[in-house]
Amino acid sequence: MTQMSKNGFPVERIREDFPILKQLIHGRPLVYLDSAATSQKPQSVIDAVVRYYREENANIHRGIHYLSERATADYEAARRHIARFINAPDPRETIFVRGTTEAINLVAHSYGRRFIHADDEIVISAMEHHSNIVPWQLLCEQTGAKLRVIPITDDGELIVDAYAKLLNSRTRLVSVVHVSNVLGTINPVKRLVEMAHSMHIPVLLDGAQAVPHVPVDVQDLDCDFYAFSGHKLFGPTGIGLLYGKTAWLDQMPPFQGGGDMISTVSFERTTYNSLPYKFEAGTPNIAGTIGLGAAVDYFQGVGVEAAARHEHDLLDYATEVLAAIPGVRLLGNAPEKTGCVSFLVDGVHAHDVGTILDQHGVAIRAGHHCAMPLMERYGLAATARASFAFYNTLDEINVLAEAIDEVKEVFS
Ligand code: 7TS
Repeated sequence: MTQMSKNGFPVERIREDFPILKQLIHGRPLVYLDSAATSQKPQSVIDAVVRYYREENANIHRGIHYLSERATADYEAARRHIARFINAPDPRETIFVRGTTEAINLVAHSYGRRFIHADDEIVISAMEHHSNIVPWQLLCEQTGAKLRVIPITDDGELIVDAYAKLLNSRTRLVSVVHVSNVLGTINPVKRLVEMAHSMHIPVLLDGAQAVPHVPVDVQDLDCDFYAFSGHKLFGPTGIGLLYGKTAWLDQMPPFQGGGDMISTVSFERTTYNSLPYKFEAGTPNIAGTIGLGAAVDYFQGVGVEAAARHEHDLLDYATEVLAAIPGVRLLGNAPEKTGCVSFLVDGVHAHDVGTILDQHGVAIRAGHHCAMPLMERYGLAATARASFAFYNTLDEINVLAEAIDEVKEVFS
């Protein structure tokens, strides 16, 4: 096995931190190439979750006893770490949610109720995940607003000139993906934000596939909202984050009502808690939050930039190796890419590709990747997708390529 990556990234040592990677699947070493669906978790994250349940399980923000105070302190410490990770100016602007999906739904419901009316327009792109399409469609159905879609090139890049033409005085929000989960395209989001802001239009960025791969600085991007999921960032499932600028969050009504989000309640009138609690109704995912805090600490220990360089090598190598296999076609050739390669094997359905790769211990995803309009754009029903994290090796790409050769043999 490779001891180091090309650029000295200590991948073999890092793999030791991920107990699941030691498994054999169908008698072969696991080659996990499905991190875009969910990433694997290092031992330190697993330990943080177990420690919370073993040593300090209590509800937060309400108890006056020792355990509750300790759990509250750890929960809020995680918020500060995660806020720093994306360079949010103030932890009060970071709201814990279930994941990217809930973050976008929160904005659609809350921002939507306050700011979106009949004939207003919401701009998304042709490469969105369903979770950045359907909440806006539901809002449009309720309000009579309209969805506008930025087209993309055959290579999988947003057409920025077409975006410029879509922005107008009726546009109330732009909501676009930072990194595509199918094409791997890194969108020029800073430029998109600048263009929208020049017309006083706020921007939400779906960062689900960006935070595990590229350094994210919400102040530098100047986005109004940023959403991501903890489980793709080496943390637990059921926890994620919505960053929002105070100027917007203060004007937005609560998303859900219940405990913790109120200041006072009477049957005549209820007043709401301050940020971020106004948007965190009910007992939150305390263990998940503490686990996500540990995940961010771990990732920063690995080094976000170093991880990104290693993944770049993986992507370059995978692109070269797969493109050289006769009968294999890659989808998504944008110059700025990260995280995954989508591919097609001539004459073989993507699901069959996935099933045969699984027999080799290689885990990939096959299907529409919750981006059916994007598949339609390319006239496809499905692709196979190998997605990477910093714990993957160049050798694993070789195993993938050998397994694809086997797929071709089976179907020849
Ligand atoms: N946005 C993007 C760009 C995504 O890739 C995903 C999940 C989501 C939103 C939704 O995240 P969730 O954590 O709320 O479910 N993408 C994938 C994927 O590519 N394969 O499985 C899930």
